[in-house]
Formats: sequence, structure tokens, C-alpha cells
Amino acid sequence: MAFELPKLNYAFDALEPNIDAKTMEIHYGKHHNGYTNNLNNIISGTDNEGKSIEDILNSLDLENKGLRNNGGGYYNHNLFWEIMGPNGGGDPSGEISESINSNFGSFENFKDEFSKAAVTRFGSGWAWLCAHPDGKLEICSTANQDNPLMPNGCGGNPILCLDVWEHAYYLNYQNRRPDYIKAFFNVINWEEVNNRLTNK
Ligand code: MN3
Repeated sequence: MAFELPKLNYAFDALEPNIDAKTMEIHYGKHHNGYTNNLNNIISGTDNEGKSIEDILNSLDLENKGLRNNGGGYYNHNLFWEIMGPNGGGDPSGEISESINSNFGSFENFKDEFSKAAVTRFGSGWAWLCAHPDGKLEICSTANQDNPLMPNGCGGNPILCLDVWEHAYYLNYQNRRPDYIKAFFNVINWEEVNNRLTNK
């Protein structure tokens, strides 16, 4: 069973003006679709065929650059689309709110630390929020399409991510990555982040 490009739960223009429709169309339809097709071609006929994407990434040989880049690209964008939405933004509520407050002191502190991880990732990559089994939340960032599930990652369960590749923002924000990061907070679907934290 091959991996499929997941259906978007909202229209390309649903995240305007924070993320523009053209960027969404190209990012989802070209970039994510490309990672999906490449991943399927790479695992076809190998031991990885039929495994979950999480299992593939957990047991990844980092020297396998094709699988690393495309398997990561497939997983990362799946999560990215899900944790955003047209009715997003605002302050988190429920368990995620309590967990953010106890791990980072306040939502404002969390925003500062997450934004810093996203701004300071040099070149292409991602910023992450991961939940560890002991209740600890951890912010990390990864290069290219690497992610926390890989053997070189911070581990834990990724519950929030932000794509800081230029393809994610350049049409609308050009070199202004900090403005894009600020806008991202207007479209975070905290309900979905909360579901991931509580494994619903
Ligand atoms: Mn991307």
C-alpha cells in the first residue's frame, strides 16, 4: 500500500492573509506531492514497503539520503497541514495550555522560544514542539526535512511544527521570515495540537 497525499481539510485560500493561496497550492500540490511520489518510488520493493511512516523514520539509516529527505518531507507536511486551520490562532486551551504554562512559564514565553528556534534555523528546516512521555514539552529545530522521529532527532511525539523553508513563505514574505512566523501563530489549530498531546 503506497503512501497517499492526504486530503487538505481546508481550501488553498483558507489561511489568507497569513499564508497566501498560491503558496498553499504550490507547497501542497507540488512540493508535498513530490515528496510523496518520491517516497513511494524509494520504498517500492524494499523492506520498508508496508511499514508506517513513523516506523520508517524511527529506524532510518541517515546515510539513505533519498529516504531521509522524502520520508521526512512526507511526514513533516502531513503534520504541518493538520495543525493549521482557518479558525486557528488565539491562545491555546485545555491540556496543551496547562502543559505549555508548566513547561515554559507562560504562552508568551513559549511563543518567544518557538519563534527563536524557527528564526535561527539557518537555511532550510523546521521548528518543532515535541511531547515526551514524562510530560515534558521540548522545542527543537531540524535541518532540511529531518524530524524528531529520526535517530538524530530529539525524540518524543511531535505535536506542532513550522516549515521555514523559503518555499513556505517567499512568495508573500520574501526574506521576512520573522513576519511569516508571527503570522503562523494566527492559524495554529490548537484543538488539533491538543488532540495530539492527549493522543486522541
Ligand atoms: Mn515545505
